[in-house]
Amino acid sequence: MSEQEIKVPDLGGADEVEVIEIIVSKGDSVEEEDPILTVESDKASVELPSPGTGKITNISVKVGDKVKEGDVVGTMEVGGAGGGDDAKEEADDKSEQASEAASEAKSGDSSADKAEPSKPAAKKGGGSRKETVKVPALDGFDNVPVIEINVAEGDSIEADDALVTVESDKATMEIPAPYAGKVGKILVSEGDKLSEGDDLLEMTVEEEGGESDDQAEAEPAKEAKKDEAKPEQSKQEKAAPEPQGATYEPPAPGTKVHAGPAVRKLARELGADLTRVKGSGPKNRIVKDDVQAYVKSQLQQAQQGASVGTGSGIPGVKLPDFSQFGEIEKEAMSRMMSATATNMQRSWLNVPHVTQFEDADITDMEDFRKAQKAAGEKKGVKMTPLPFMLKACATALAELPQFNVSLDMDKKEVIRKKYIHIGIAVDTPHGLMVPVIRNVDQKGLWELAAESAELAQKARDKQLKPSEMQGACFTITSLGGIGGTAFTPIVNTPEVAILGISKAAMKPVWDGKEFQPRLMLPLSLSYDHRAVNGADAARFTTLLSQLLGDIRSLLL
Ligand code: CAO
Repeated sequence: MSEQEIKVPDLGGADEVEVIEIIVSKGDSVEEEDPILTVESDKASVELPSPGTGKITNISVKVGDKVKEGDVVGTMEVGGAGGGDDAKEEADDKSEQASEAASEAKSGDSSADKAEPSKPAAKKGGGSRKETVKVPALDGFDNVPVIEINVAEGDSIEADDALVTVESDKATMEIPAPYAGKVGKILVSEGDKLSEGDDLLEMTVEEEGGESDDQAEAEPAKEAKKDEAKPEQSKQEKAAPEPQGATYEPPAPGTKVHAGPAVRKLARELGADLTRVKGSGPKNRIVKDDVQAYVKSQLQQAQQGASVGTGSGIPGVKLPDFSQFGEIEKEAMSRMMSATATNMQRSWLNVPHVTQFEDADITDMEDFRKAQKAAGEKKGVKMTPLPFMLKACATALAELPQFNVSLDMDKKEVIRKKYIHIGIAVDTPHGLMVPVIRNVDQKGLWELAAESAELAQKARDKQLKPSEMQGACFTITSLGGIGGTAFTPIVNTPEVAILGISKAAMKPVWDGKEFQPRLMLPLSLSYDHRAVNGADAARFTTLLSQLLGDIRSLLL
């Protein structure tokens, strides 16, 4: 066992570099070549590798410190068979390698000299020409894997925009566009290993004002400086990748991602999209902790089911500053509004909805209902159309039990309910509430009228107990007292169907000989198409229509 200093290697001519990330902590066991910390000059970010295998005993610098060649940044215990002089020698070798890497990654004067700009053969024609962009000198690296393709076919790009990002084990570099123009066919894929001179992609380059052949050929040379692979610090993320996971903040076009190779590697391993990770390091640099915190929050949200409430990977809606258009006022959402919003979105995103429409002839039902007015006054109960709907739905649920289920998609089970409890959506000043009437099939119309009126009043008075809002198998939402001809209600999950009722209206109905004025009630049945098929939905609404068309059948 021996203690070894961890020193900053030759930085390829850079005087001082800033420590932007400390990757290890005291006590960490590291393998030889594991990154210890990341330093960044104005040209490159480079990870300083561990000079040996052992345990970190001290890190004597902090993020933001400036270091130069030879500075001691920490100490480590190296030991075992490879200890002593051998280990030291080996460590010195590594240190040298690191300095070479740093020197190579630094795309300053020396590498500019090395950079051999690719000079693709220009094919001229019309006002534009086709170019095949080749991989320039990669600062001494060979066979470097492509970790990101930053452009897509058809993109219009400026000269110097990042085309692809490659990553060696020492540095991340971008290959810039040698010209402004349009991206054609991309000739490489992520994971491909690139070396100088390989074909990268095709481009259509606009020629301005009838450019001469000489000028056209001179152009790539003019871009020679830009044609080097650039370190990742100037990276511009162009394409917004497919959303994944929970809360999604779409990156603004041109969002810069600052992250070192180790962080990029970690993000790739965890499937984290760095354009969505907020960097907490200097200049918004993304450090390992940021990636880990991001992944943790995504997992938590997915587990809590909040993902659907907040986007489920669907791009969020960016709000403009509305005050620029006129006067505004902001008010915090009530808990109920926020809970309703979450539930609605959860249902809408989880359930494949289909809505089946039907008109029920309620002319006779309404005659009967109106005839109950005096009786209702005696009982102190108002008979509205709702109890008839409740009764008809209870009958339909009993006859078509596939509507009285919930799905457990995790266990791949259908849960059938042997009871018929129906929720009624109630519009209240503080939001939508859904009290539940139990055992509707066992109750008479007056009982249902009284109970629904009582529960609706309790909802408006905020007097409902939680137990009075639980256990529904199905929901009725009636907008009939307000208006409208049809709507597509959202299934109140984990139920699998909901009946929307719109305003009844007199309509001419053909009876086979002539048109008759009939009071028609529009029904809109939304259902979860995973649980219920379309034919059953049509059966359900047809049955409802028959039951409401001849309420005597409700007695059967
Ligand atoms: N067609 C024509 N008239 C209708 C009708 C219909 N489908 N349904 C009710 N009416 C009439 C009633 O007969 C009553 O008229 P009269 O006073 O002349 O008898 C009037 O409209 C008001 O009825 P109501 O709405 O007070 O009573 P209800 O039992 O039909 O409904 C309730 C109770 C709680 C469902 C209702 O008050 C309510 O809150 N509806 C809104 C539900 C809602 O917001 N749904 C949307 C959820 S999704 O955002």
